[in-house]
Amino acid sequence: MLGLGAVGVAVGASVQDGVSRALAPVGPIGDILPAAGGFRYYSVTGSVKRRSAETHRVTVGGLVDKPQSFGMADLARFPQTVLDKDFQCVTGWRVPDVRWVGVALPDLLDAVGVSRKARAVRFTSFDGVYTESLTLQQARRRDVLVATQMEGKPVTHDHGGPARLYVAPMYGYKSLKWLSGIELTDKVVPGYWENLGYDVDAWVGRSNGRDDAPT
Ligand SMILES: Nc1nc2c(c(=O)[nH]1)N[C@H]1C(S)=C(S)[C@@H](COP(=O)(O)O)O[C@H]1N2
Ligand SMILES: [Mo]
Repeated sequence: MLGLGAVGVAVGASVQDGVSRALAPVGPIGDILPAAGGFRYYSVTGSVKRRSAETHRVTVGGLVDKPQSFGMADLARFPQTVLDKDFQCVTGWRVPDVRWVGVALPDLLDAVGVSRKARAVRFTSFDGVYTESLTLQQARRRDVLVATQMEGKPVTHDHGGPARLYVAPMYGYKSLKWLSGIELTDKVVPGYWENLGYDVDAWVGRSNGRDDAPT
């Protein structure tokens, strides 16, 4: 799988099939549900235990001045960012014009104070398996959200609620579901799919995928 991006350019369709297979849901067959509005439900684990919005907390730690954990009510007190953007999976499906609401990641990082040694951010999911990463520079973009609402309602469990990451300019695999931990690190720690050969820098249109940049 390593070097897939370059190979994909060379041999086209057959590798894209491989990408589709690799990124297809691998949980028990019962988990492959058609989700609302063109989204497909993805989970690399079987079922994920629900967490209620009343008790769930997102912990921010690692190379920060003041480690803190934020409940959903705490997140709601931050300025809220609204983004209307396409959501695109590297396997080719795209959902146009999805409304996301949440806390811009840079605002959360400012609240805990990023240490001068930090260079990257690592995200963990309460599914216990999935991880993701961004460089600190990417994490400071205002179109990267800790998303709490999607299409006008709280992010549902299947879409990774109570809180998920939404990385607007990158393929869907960067948008980690069931977000529970944000850790500042001194270097990028490749995430789940990145360990299987997908690009760490997953810019839509410039990575393993084949489509134009989202609107
Ligand atoms: N925890 C977790 N987050 C995840 C995934 C996953 O399997 N587990 N799949 C990723 C991929 S490849 C995509 S395209 C999107 C799909 O989001 P959806 O299930 O809300 O459609 O979630 C991303 N985040
Ligand atoms: Mo995906």
